[in-house]
Amino acid sequence: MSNRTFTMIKPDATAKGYTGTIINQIIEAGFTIKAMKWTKLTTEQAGEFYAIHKKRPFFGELVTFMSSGPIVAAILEKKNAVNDFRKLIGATNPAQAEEGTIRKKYAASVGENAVHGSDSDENALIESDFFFSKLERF
Ligand code: 3AN
Repeated sequence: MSNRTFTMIKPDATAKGYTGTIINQIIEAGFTIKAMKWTKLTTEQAGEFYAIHKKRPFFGELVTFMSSGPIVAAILEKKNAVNDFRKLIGATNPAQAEEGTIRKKYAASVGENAVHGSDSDENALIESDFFFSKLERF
């Protein structure tokens, strides 16, 4: 069990002006920000980030959406970070997400679901390395 996870606030949430309130909810839940950037992915970069989903039917839609506008990428620290963050964001489909979770409050659909959260310690590290150099983590 590691104490770090990786997140992105996705283009739907940044476009709707939810960036500040989502970051606030993350901090209030006890996570510390170790790295953060406002950026925008190209379709190639989004395809590389989500390469694990290449064979899924929604891959094209996912890549188009994730490169459609700015995102906030961040590394977060907390005991049991990966699992606790998945609980904080809620189910992939916001219709199935628990009350109070970030996806329940801010996500519109299973595709445009406001935030990403790593699903394992291993992927948290891979995803963090995708966005941040060691000079950008504190
Ligand atoms: P999670 O982000 O909760 O780990 P995954 O890993 O199953 O969910 O899916 C990765 C991303 O792919 C999701 N965050 C969502 O944006 C997108 N996605 C998943 N399922 C669908 C779907 N049925 N249709 C469109 N996009 C989807």
